[in-house]
Amino acid sequence: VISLVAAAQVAAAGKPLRVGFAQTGAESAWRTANTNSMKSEAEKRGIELKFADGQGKQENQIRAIRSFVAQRVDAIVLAPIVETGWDPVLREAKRAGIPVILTDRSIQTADESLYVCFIGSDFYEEGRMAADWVARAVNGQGNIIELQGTPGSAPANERRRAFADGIAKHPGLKIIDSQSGDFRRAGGKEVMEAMLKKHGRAINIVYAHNDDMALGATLAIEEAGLKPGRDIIMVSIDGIKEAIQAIIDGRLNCTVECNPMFGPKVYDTIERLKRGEKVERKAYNKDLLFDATNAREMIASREY
Ligand code: GYE
Repeated sequence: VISLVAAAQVAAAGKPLRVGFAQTGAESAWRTANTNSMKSEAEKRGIELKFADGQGKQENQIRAIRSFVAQRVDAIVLAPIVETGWDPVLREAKRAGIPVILTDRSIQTADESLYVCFIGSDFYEEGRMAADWVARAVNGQGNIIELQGTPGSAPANERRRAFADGIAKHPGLKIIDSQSGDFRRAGGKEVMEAMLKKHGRAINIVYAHNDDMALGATLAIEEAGLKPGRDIIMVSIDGIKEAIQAIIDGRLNCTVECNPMFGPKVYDTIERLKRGEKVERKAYNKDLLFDATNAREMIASREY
């Protein structure tokens, strides 16, 4: 005869995991690939995923987390749109005993116990790789326009800081202007139009915090009668398939990879937590770099 407790345990083990995912929004092709990875992997594993699109607003993400807590999900996955302001809502999750996994972007908090682990990319390393590539490509000389990501987001903060550090050793490289295009294609185009009006032919290089903004900027440059990739050196981050194609077409010069396929790793981690096993506190993907030397051989295998 099996005991009531054992029977309850068996039933609990058979129930599908319920996971709440508070996503930033749908600002870029990277983000779409990230959402697809989280959704399709949940389906594959029979995990019940509650997906909340934050539509670019922290308050929406906070509301989503509160509703996940109220529904007593097994785990909460958060891709935090900005770095600060999470402590109160994460404390609510902690009090309810629900583990929080940060994915993609990190947060700033004085209480490191508010999340179990971080699964994402090393944004500083990405910015550093971009800076090194630029310095080599232009021989340490040139005026740079920076297109920043969402203000206050971890990738915008880190990619900015790393790039500035990286070019600091080259006195001939200068960021002459820097503005946010919010990681969006339309944002990149708009900001680039304004920059071309303001600085004209003084611009030698564009460093965009993501591919979508770089691709938007190429349109503005072409409309101004210039050739992106030749008249203006174009460098960005993400490594989406469209960007690799733009390199092949000569309209973009370099993109540093930022792999968005976190689904398998995130759910592995949650399943491990549920079995009471230890998980890595910080897990980073290794990122590659694409330019004219390898774009052709890489494009076929690009998943996003
Ligand atoms: O680079 C950008 C997206 O947080 C790494 O967000 C992510 C960034 C990515 O919108 O395309």
